[in-house]
Parts: sequence; structure tokens; C-alpha cells
Amino acid sequence: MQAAAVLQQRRCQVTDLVVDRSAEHQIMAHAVTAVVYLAIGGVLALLIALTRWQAVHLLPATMFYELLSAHGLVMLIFWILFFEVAGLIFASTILLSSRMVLPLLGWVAYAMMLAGSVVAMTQMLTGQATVMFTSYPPLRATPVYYGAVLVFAVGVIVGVVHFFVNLLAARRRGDVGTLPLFTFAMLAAAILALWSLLSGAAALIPTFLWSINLMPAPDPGVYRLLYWGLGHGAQQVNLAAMVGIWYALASLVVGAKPLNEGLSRVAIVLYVLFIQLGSMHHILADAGLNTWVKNINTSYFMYAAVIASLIHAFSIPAAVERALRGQGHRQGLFTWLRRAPWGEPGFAALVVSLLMFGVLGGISGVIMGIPSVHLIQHNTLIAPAHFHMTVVAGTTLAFMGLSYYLVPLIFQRQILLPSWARFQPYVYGLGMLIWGLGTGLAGHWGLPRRHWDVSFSSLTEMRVDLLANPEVGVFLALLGIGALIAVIGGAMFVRTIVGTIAVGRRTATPDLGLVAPDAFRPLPAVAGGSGEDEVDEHHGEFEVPGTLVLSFAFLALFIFLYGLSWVEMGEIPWRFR
Ligand code: HEM
Ligand SMILES: [Cu+2]
Repeated sequence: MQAAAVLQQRRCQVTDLVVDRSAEHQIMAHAVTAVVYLAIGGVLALLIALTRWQAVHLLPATMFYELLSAHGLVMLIFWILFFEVAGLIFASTILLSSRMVLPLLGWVAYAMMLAGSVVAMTQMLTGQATVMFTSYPPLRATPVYYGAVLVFAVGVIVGVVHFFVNLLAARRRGDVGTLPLFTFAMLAAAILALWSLLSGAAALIPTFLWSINLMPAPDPGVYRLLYWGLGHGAQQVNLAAMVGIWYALASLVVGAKPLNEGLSRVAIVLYVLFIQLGSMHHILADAGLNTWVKNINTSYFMYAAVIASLIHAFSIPAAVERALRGQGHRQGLFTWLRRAPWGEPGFAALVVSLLMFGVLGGISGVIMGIPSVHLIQHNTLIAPAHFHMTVVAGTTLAFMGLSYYLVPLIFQRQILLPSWARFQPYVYGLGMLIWGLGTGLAGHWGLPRRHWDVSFSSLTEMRVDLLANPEVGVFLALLGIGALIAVIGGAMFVRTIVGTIAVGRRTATPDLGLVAPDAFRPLPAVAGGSGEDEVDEHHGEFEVPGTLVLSFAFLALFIFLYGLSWVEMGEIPWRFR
């Protein structure tokens, strides 16, 4: 009995956490699958970007739409969700030093996700389901495609249920009191995921039945409303997971502890309560909804969730500033920032992810959600520019940053090419920045998203020439060059992680680079081992003046860009009636 328990567990020699073997194996399986999908999605990204770069215009039309469909699905759904389910397993077992109670349930979830995702991707790549990841009817795919997506989704639901089971079991065994902040964030993510997946099922089950001729075609307006319950909700799952990772990376690398952990938790709860209410910002141009519904849904309620993000956006840099000042970098406003560990992959990923998500993704998102402004941005390249700043530069980069620590610890291998890991977040971020600026500006100049041929060469009677302005050519070149750099950054990540897993030196104590001295003792700070007994000798003076200045600079930029969007709207040549 005792021996069996020993076989099923090990104690991590770096973190001192008790590692359940089943949890470990399942995390490995999910992580490897996620990285494979990221690599596939990256190749597709390069091909479609080189097609959108009109001067190159690589792929033929049909193939462009097939690969674009697959890129959206593989990246947004498969890469992200396999990684997130790994995160759910980690947060509910290893981080709590707790046992996995029903390993079989976890494997069932994984098998369904794997089977569904492989089939759905293959359908898209072979031209059976060229419906984009949104699959709006009346676009129609094969029943196999909808079936595969549903199998995948049920797999994720099982994975989420598995998370709740593990968490409840840990609670009952007394392994955990107050949930650690990371687990708390993942709990919010899991609740949001359930809601989103149910909404997605409501959209996709009738569509599946339509594809086998058992039901009439779904009403496109109703489908879109239900679909975005999934599409929007899924992004909030990503948001909660990413914010959890930001806190984790900040505490891991610089020993930052939230200024006010209670407030950070309240901000996470705000996501659960309010974020779904902003879901209609995806269908603001749809005629079926009245203005009142749109205004309420996308403005007043959404702002409650935006406030939550603003709390994290202040709280995390502030925690970093306080920790670094505590380490002696007290002079002036920004010495702490100059002395910060810029060469550590966790810190690099944290900063690039937080900045690009907050500044580029966050501000553009709030602006696009204004119903009137939305009308001049809808379906332009502004949309992909916005969401690549959130879900790629933000979420994906945060996931990459965490991997540089979790992969060596879980696989017990020394990270291969640590110097690549140091540069990789910057390369990826720079590529995405150039890509985002080029794509966003091309959108501002009126170029549509999801479009193979913006020269409209076969539609001469339309007499539109979106490429007439020479600057558009420059923006599209930025899109292409940025994509090349970002793909190199992505490949650096894949190479480092795959190399580590395959041939990294086996060791129970991998060197993780700079880790805050108290990050793992007595328990990882993210696992609730926060220094409550810490005495703060500087109590009374304002502790984070640098972050305050940065926050006001951010707000000023926000106001400027918000105002600019109204000016832009005032300059359109057509009129609203
Ligand atoms: C090297 C990194 C990447 C590059 C260069 C890239 C490039 C592109 C390009 C050029 C498009 C087509 C835009 C259009 O024509 O409308 C696109 C669409 C898209 N990308 Fe990416 N991408 C990258 C990574 C990612 C990642 C990591 C995700 C998700 C986590 C993602 C999610 C999407 C989605 C959802 C679409 C929309 C597909 C559609 O309209 O149906 N991309 N991307
Ligand atoms: Cu949304």
C-alpha cells in the first residue's frame, strides 16, 4: 500500500511540492499536444500572412481559405485549450500537493480532445470544412467536422469537470484551505469555460443536425448570438488563465506578492460576473439586435470587466516594483525598472505580454466595442490586429513564459538552449508588434479581414482600388515582415521546448535561471506560501510611485486613442441615417 503510494508520487526537489504521477503524465500529454498544434498553426500563419502580403500573394484562393480556417481553429482552440487543460490539472493537483482522484477521467478527456481535434483539423486542411473557425451558417461543412468539434468540446467539458472533482477532493482531504491565487484564477477560468462550452453546444448541435439533414438551416442571427457566447467566453477563459500566469511569473522571478491579494481576487470574480455580458461586441454590425441591447451589452456591463483588468494592470507592475525596491533598487522613479531581470525568460514574457495585451489589445478592444465606432471597423483587418495583440502577444506569450519553468520541472530535464529562451519573448513580441501595426493600419485604411484578393482584380466594375494609396503597400509589407519575425520567435519556442523534452539532460533539479529566493520556500508563493509574516519597514510612504506614473501614461494614451477614433469616425465620407 505504502509502496504503491510512493510509486504514484514524487517530491519535487526544486519546489518541494508533492507531484502526483498521473497528473504529471497528463500534463505532459497535453503540453506536447499543445506545442505540436502551435507549430502547425505557425506554419499556417506564415503561409496565410505571405498571401495577405499582396506583393507576395503566395497561395491560390481556395487554399488560402482552407488554411485560414485551420489556422484559426488550431491556434485559438487547440493550442490554447490543450495548454489550459494542462493548467487546470496543474492548478488542482500538483500546485496543491494533492492527489489526482480519477486519473481515468482525465485520460478520457484527453482522448476525446485529441481525436476530435485531429479529425476537425484534417477536415479543414482537406477542404471538407472551409467554414472558418466560426462556421457561420449558411456556410456548411461535413457532418464529420461538426461531430469532431463536438467530441472535442465534450472532451474539454470532461476536463473541466475533472478539475472540479480534483479540487473538491483536495478540499475534502484538507490539502487546501484558501485557494492559491493561481488556482483561484483557474477556477474562474473553469467556470467561464463551462458557460462558454454550453453556449457553443447550443450553437453547434443544431448546425450538426442540419448537416445531416435532420433540421432546417439554423437562423444565422441566432447562431451568431449563441456562437459568440462561446467565442467571447473562451477569450475570457484565456484572460483569467493569463492573469493567473502573470501573477505566477511575477512571484517566481522577482518574488512579487500582490499588493492587496483580496482586491486581486475580487477583480478575478468581476470577470466571472460581468465579462460574458460584453459578448455582443462581436455582432455589433448585425441588424437583428436593437441599439439599446447593443449599447447596454457592450458598454455598461463590459466596463465592469474592464475595471477588473485595470486592477490587474496596476496590481502586477506595482507588486514587481515593490519587490524590486525591497531588493534595494529604491532610487528615483524607475531604477527598479532598469535593474529588473530583463534577461530572464519569465520576466521578459511577463513584460511583453502585459504591455502588448494591455496597451495594444486592451485599448483597441474597448474602442472597437463602441457601437458607433465599430461600424467603421467591422470586418476590417483591425479585428485580427486587435485579437492577435490579446490572444497571441498576450495569452500565447504568457503561456510560453510559464513553459520555460513548468516544462523543465515536469519533465525533469535541463532546459535546452537557455539563451534562446531569454531572447525568444522579445523576438516574438517584436514580430507581433510589427505585424499588429501593419495589419491594424491596413484595416484603418479600409482593408477587409479574411480576404484573399484585396485588389478585387476580378471585379473591375466595382471600381474600388484599396491598394491605390501607396502607404497600404507599406502596411501590408509590415504585416508580412512582422509575420516572418514572429514565426521565427514561435519556432525558437517550439525548438527550445521540443529539444528540452527530447534530449535535455535528465535531472531532478533543473536550473531555472533566476528564481526569487523565497519563491519555493516553504511553499511556492503562487501556491499560497505568501509571506504573511513579512514586516514592511517602509510602511507609510507611497510604495509604488513608478507604477503610478506608468498608469497615468497608459490612461493618457487610452484617452488620446479613444478621442482619435471619434475624429476618424467624423471623417468618413458616408453618412449614418
Ligand atoms: C506567428 C504568429 C501569427 C501570425 C503571423 C498570424 C497571422 C495571421 C493572419 C495573417 C491571419 C489572417 C487575417 C485575415 O486575413 O483576416 C490570421 C488569422 C487568425 N489568427 Fe493568427 N497569426 C499568428 C498566431 C496566432 C495565434 C497564436 C493565434 C491564437 C492563439 C491566432 C489566431 C488567429 C485567428 C483566430 C484568426 C482568424 C481566422 C479567421 O478569420 O477565421 N493566430 N493570423
Ligand atoms: Cu469578445
